[in-house]
Amino acid sequence: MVDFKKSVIYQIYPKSFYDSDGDGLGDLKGVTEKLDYIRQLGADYIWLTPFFVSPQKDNGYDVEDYYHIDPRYGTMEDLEELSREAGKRGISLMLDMVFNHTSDRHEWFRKALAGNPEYKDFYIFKKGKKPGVPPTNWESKFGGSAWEYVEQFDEYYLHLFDVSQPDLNWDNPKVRRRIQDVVKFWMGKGIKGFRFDVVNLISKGEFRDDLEGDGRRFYTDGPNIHKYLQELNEATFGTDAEIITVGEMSSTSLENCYRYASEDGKELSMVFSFHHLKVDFMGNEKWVMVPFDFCKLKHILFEWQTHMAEHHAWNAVFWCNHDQPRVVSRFGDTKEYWKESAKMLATVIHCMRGTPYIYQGEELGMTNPGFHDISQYRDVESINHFRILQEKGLTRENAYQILAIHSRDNSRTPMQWSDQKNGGFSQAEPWIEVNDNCAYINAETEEKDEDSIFHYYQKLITLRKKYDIVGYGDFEALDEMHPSVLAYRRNYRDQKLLVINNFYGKEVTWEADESLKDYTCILSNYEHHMMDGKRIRLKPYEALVLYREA
Ligand code: TEU
Repeated sequence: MVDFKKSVIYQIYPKSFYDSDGDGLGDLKGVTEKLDYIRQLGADYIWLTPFFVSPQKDNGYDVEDYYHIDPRYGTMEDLEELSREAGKRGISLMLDMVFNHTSDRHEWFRKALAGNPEYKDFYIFKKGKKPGVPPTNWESKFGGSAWEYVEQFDEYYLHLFDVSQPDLNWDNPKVRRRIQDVVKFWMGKGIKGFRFDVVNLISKGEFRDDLEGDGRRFYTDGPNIHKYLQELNEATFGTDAEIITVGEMSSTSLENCYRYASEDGKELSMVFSFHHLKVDFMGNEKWVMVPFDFCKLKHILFEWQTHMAEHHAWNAVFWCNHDQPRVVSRFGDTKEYWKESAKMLATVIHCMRGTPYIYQGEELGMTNPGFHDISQYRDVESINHFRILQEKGLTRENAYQILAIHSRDNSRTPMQWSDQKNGGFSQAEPWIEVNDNCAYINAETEEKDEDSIFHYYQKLITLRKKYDIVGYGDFEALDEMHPSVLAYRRNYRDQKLLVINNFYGKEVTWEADESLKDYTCILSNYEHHMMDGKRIRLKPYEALVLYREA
C-alpha cells in the first residue's frame, strides 16, 4: 500500500509549465526537463492536467480522444520517458481523467449527432418543455443555459460546462464500461495515480426546473453516485493497492465525502472540496467583489478537518489549482508581507490532516498577474462572464476588476523560472502573458536564497516525512472565534503539534490553553519568537509550528 498520508502532490498545468520546443506552449518534454526541480522540492507525485487529444476549448478538459496525446503536448514516447525519469527520482504520475463530459469532437458525440441511436444514448438528449424552451432552467457553470438545441432531433443536449463539452450519460452501462476501459488502458501504462474531474456530477437526478438555484442540487452527489464510483473502483484501480485516487467534488457535502473518501477504500483515496474557497463569493456567486470572510474560512476548514477525521475519511488539502486565483493575492499581502504571508498560508495547509497539493508556482509565491484588458484573457469562463457582467449593467471597469480577482487565468500564467525573457518559460511568445514580477519572483532566485518561499515549502514537506504526527495525527481546532489567528493542535500517540498562524499584517497576542514551555519550535517564518508561559506575541503573518513529546 502506498502511504498517501505522508505524500505531497505537485500539480502541473503542462501548457504553462515549461516549453521545451519553442512554440510558446509548455509540453511533456518540458516537464521531464524540470524533474530535478520537483525532486529538490520533495514532492512524491505529479498530477498532470489533461494532455489528451482535444480542441482545447477548455484547455484539455474537453477530451476528443482518451487514448492519445495531443501533439501540442508531445507523444506517447514523451509520456513514457517522463514516467520513467520521474520513477528514477521516486516520483509517480497522476493523470487527470475527465469523465463527466467529452468534447463535442469526440467520436461518440459525432456518431450521436449523426443519428446513431447507440451513441445518442451515450449523452443526455431531451425534448424541450415547449418550442424554444429547454428541458430545464439549469445554468452552465461557464454562463448561459446548460442545454443546447440540436435541430435535426428537435432535442437539446446537456452541457454543465461549455457548449462544446456534452455530458455523458452514466446511467448507460455501456458508457461506464467504456470509461473502465480507458482507466485500464492507462493503468497498463504503469500510471499510479488518477484525479477524476468533477466526478460527483456524473449521476444526474431529476430533470426539473430549479426555482431556488442554478440546477446544481439536481445533479450534484446524485442518486447513483456511490454505486458508480464503487463499480469503477472494483473494475479498475481498486485492483491495485499501489494506485491513489482523488475526486474533484463540486459543491459537495460532508456526508457524501465521508463515503467518497472513506478509509475502507471502496471509492476513492481522497477528495477535493471547495467550500473554503468560496469565502470571497456571495453565496455561490463568484463574479462579485467582496472581501474574504476570515471567520467563515476558518470555520469551514475546521469543520472539514474535524468531521472527516471523525468519520475516518481523507481530505486533499490545498489553496491553489488551475481554477483558483493565486492564494497570496487572495488571502495574503503581495506588497509589504509577500514572503511572510505566503509562508504562513503554506503552513496552514501543510500541517493539516490530509494530503497537501501544491500548484506550480505556489512554492515561489507567484501572484495574480493583474490583467486589465480582455485581450489578455484566454479562459472561456472569464470571456463569457466579462460579457455577462456587462449585460447585467456593470461598467467595463467594474467587470475588469472582478475578472482580475476571480479569473482562472490568474493561475494559468507561465511558470516563472528565471528573470530572463518570458520568465525563462519559453523562447517564443507564450500563449498567455508572463507576470511582470518574474523579475524577482522566480525559481532561480529562490533556489539560491535559503530564506525563500521555495525553501520554506521544502521544509514543510520534510516535516511531513520526518514527523509521523503530521501524516497521522488527529485534528483539534483551537480558539475558533479568534478574529485573526488560525490555530490548531494535532495529537498522535505521545506527540503534540501546535500550529499557530497570524492571518493578518497586525501584531497580536494569542493565548494557548496550555503552557508552551515544553514545546520546541520546529518551523516558523520568523527567526525569533516572543513566548511567555501560555502567551505568544505574533508578528505580522507569523506562523509557528511547535512540537512536543509527552
Ligand atoms: O472544474 C470544475 C469546476 O466546476 C470549477 O472548478 C470551475 O472551474 C469553477 O467552478 C468555475 O467557476 C473542473 C476543472 O478543474 C476545470 O478546469 C474544468 O474547466 C471543469 O472541471 C470542466 O471540465
